[in-house]
Parts: sequence; structure tokens; C-alpha cells
Amino acid sequence: YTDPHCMGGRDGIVHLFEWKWNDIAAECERFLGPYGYCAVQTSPANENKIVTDPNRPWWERYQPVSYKIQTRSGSEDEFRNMVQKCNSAGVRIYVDVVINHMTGAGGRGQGTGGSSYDADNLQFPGVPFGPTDFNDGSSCHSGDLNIHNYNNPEEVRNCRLVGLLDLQMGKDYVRGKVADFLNHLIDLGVAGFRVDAAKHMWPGDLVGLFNKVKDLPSGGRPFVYQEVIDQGGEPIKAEEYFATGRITNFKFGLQLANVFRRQNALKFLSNWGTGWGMWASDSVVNFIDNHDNQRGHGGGGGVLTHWEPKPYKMATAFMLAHPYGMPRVMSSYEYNRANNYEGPPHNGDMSTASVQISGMSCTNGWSCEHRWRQIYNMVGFRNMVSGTALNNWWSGADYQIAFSRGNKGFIALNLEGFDINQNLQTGLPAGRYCDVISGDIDNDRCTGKTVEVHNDGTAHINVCSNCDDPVLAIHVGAKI
Ligand code: ARE
Ligand code: CA
Repeated sequence: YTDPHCMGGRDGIVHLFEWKWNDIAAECERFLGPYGYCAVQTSPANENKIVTDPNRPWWERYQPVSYKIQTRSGSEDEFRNMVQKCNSAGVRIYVDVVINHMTGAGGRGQGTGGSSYDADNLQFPGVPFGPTDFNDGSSCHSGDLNIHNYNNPEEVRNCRLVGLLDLQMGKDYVRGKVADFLNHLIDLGVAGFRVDAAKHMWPGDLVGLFNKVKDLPSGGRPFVYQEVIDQGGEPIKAEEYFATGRITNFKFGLQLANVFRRQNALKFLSNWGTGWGMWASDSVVNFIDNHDNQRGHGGGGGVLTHWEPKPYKMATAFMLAHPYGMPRVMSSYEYNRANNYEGPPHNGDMSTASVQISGMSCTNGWSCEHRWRQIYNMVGFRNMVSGTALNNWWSGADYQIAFSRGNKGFIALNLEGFDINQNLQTGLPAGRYCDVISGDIDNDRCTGKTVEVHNDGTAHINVCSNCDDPVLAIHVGAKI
């Protein structure tokens, strides 16, 4: 479950949060394929509750009504077409699967696919699930059936996360229905799953579930990364989930936020990875922020986001340059930060607005961090240095570091109040390189700074201090 099935040396996920399937299909062809992203994490694909108070929040997609592929991101046909186009462009699709629960308790209505539900009586005929498929007072002992105490693993797994009706994943019938859904997604061509709220399911039940899930048509197990928020301090540990894949590493973004806000020295990153109490490299998916913690949900607060572009771009560049783990880039939309429920950019009828592109960037409310040069060029850097070790570590001051990736790439980062201005060993073959942070290669010319590497691998490195992008990155794929 830990193999992401990337094509040819690619290594990096982009979470196209709330994007429509047709927009993702187009993005795979026009951008993600050409710029070397391995995969897209999509929003949940199955039918969800239509929440009207507040009006159509982003979080309604975490309230399943059935496993029909019909949401504001699009229909099953559009989904199938997206997966096909992305696969042809060399980009994999991983789906965010919400399988711990159905909608919140209470209320009835129809979901985005027209299925009815009755959450007062635990009826979800679109699956179908009925009252006996949910955890109740015999398995959950919290009193009101909700989770209050994260120090009690039984409560965390058998009770309701924020009031969401908790499925009995120990039951063979429930596992069968969920497995049918995952198998259907595999038939549609997806290569993996982000398992929502995995912490709220028993690891053994997930083993039982995935035993019913088929191999990919191309061979091998689907890629699985499980959302387990483990920042230390709770009895449930991320490593309990390694039998069914990787876990989402929530320590990563918090630690890097401290560093890139100058609250912990950059030079301490010399043993970044397991040296910082994080899990093995092939057990993690790493990220600077996610759709929850960028807006204060899901253990949020404190992480860097696109709202703070300078440290955010630097932290992302570090994540992408460093060999540890599989990186995921967040791609957000703009919203009123006082109303952190706001759904994606929308039309008058609340249908999701299509992403519009102008030059290299997105407009009409889509932030598209994955299209920022400092980010997409570092995805290219990462692909180019794939398989190399970290070498030539240098730290000139608390907040100045540089390192190479074998003889393929070199990066320097500066958070001091004075420039990096000196000869450093880059590990690279002699030649003239384009700094991919300040520019692109365009018709064999570099639109940014260039660096001359001498025969002995050294180069004069200058990294500005009080500038927008105090980072320099060069690699063998951007030689001129
Ligand atoms: C919404 C409303 C609630 C309402 C509920 C039911 O906001 O007020 O009671 O509906 O009607 C998202 C939103 C929720 C939203 C939910 C359903 O964040 O606000 O509830 O969708 O619409 C824990 C879990 C972790 C989870 C976070 C949010 O462990 O799995 O909480 N993250 C995932 C997704 C979310 C999603 C869900 C799960 C639900 O990424 O987007 O919720 O599908 C400590 C603990 C953490 C805990 C954290 C926050 O840090 O260690 O484990 O995370 O606190 O409580
Ligand atoms: Ca549960």
C-alpha cells in the first residue's frame, strides 16, 4: 500500500481541493503532466449531504449519503473521463474516501446524487445502510454517542466524530459495501486513496476492509495514505496503521512553521526526518498545510499557508528539495477568513465555478499554489534528483543552510538579515545553471539568475536576505 505508483521518477501529490473533475482533467493535460506532478488528491467523489446552513460549506463533502459518484465536482462520467485523461498525461488520481461515517446525526433530505437519507432514523437507502450498520450505545459509551475524550481509543473509534453517524466497520456487511465502493473507484482507474478519519477506525478493521479491495489493473496494491492526526500526546499512534499503508504526517508542517517563522534555527534541519521523531520515509505523506489546518480545523492553527507567501514558499521548497517522505502540495481557493466554512468559488446557483487560467496563474478565486513558479519548479527539481542522497550540508549561520542532492541538484535558503555570499560545494558537474526559484528556462535562456559551477563542483552562491524569495535552487535538468 505504500507504493504511490508514480510514473517515471515523479514524486509529489497536489491536492486540488474542491476542483471539478473536468477542471482536473484539463489541468492534468495542460499543466500537471508537463510539469511533472505524480498525482492529484481529489475531494471526496461520492454523494454527500447538501448543507444549506451555512450555505454549501466545503465540509458538506465529508458527510456521505451514498457511494454514488455524483457531487458538485461532477458526475461519474466526468470522473471516469478525468481519470483517463490524467492517467494518459502520466498523472495518477488518489481519491479522498470518507468511510468512517455517513452524515451528521439528525435531519432528512436528498444528497447531491438524489438519494434520500433519514439521519433521524439512521437510514441511507442509497447504499443501503440501516440502524444496525452503525455504532450505538453498546459499542460507544460516551453517553451522548459523541467523541469527547481523545485519550480513550475506544471512544475515538466507536463514537461519533463531531456528531457524524459512525459506521460499524467491524461488520462484514459494512466492509463489503465500502469495499465495493473502493473497488468501483479502482475500476474507474484511480491509483490510491486518502483515507479520511482513519484514526477513528480500528486498524484491524481496515486490514479486514482492504483484504476485500482488489489490486490495480496494472498490478500492485492501491496507494493508501491514512489521515491519522498524531502529534504526540494521545494514546492512538500513527504506526498502528502501517499494515494498510502510509499516514499523513502532521508533525511535519508544524515543525517547519516554527523554523520558517524563525522560532527554531534552520540549521537544526540537518537531521530532518526520523531524527525529529517522525516516521520512516516510506511511511509518510508530508505537507506544509492541508484543507483543514489552513482554516483552523483538524488540529489546525500555527501552520504556514498561502496567506503567508514568503515563509510558505520557502518551507515548500525545503519540503520538495529534501529526500524525506512523499510530499503533497496544497492547492487552495480564496475565502473570507472570518467565515472559514466558505465553499469553493461558485456561480449564482452555488454550482462550483470553473477554474480560469491567465498566463501561468489561476484567476477567479482559485489560488493554485501548485502553479507558483517557486513551487512547480521545485517539483521538477525533486523529480530530477530522485533517488539521490542529501550531501554537502552547509550551515553558515543559524538561519542559513544549503545542501545538494547527490550530483543532481543544489539548494540554498536564507532567513538571516544578511546575504549568503560565498563559495559553496554544490556537488554538481561544471557548467552554467538556471536558478529555478527566480526564473524558468525559456527557449534555452534563463529568465532568472544563473550560477556558474566550476570543475571542482564549487560555485559562488548569492542568496538575498530581505527579498521575497531568499532561496536559490539549481539542478541538472536546468543547465544552460
Ligand atoms: C460539520 C460541522 C460540525 C457538525 C458536523 C456534523 O462543522 O459542527 O457537528 O458537521 O453535522 C470536516 C470539518 C467538520 C465538519 C465535517 C463534516 O472539519 O467541521 O463537521 O467535515 O461536515 C479530528 C479527526 C480528523 C478530522 C478533524 C476535522 O481526528 O479525522 O477532526 N479530519 C477529517 C477531515 C475533515 C472532516 C472530517 C475528518 C470528517 O480532514 O475535513 O471534517 O469527515 C485533535 C485530535 C484530532 C482531531 C482534532 C480536531 O488535534 O488529535 O484527531 O481531528 O483535534 O478535533
Ligand atoms: Ca468510527
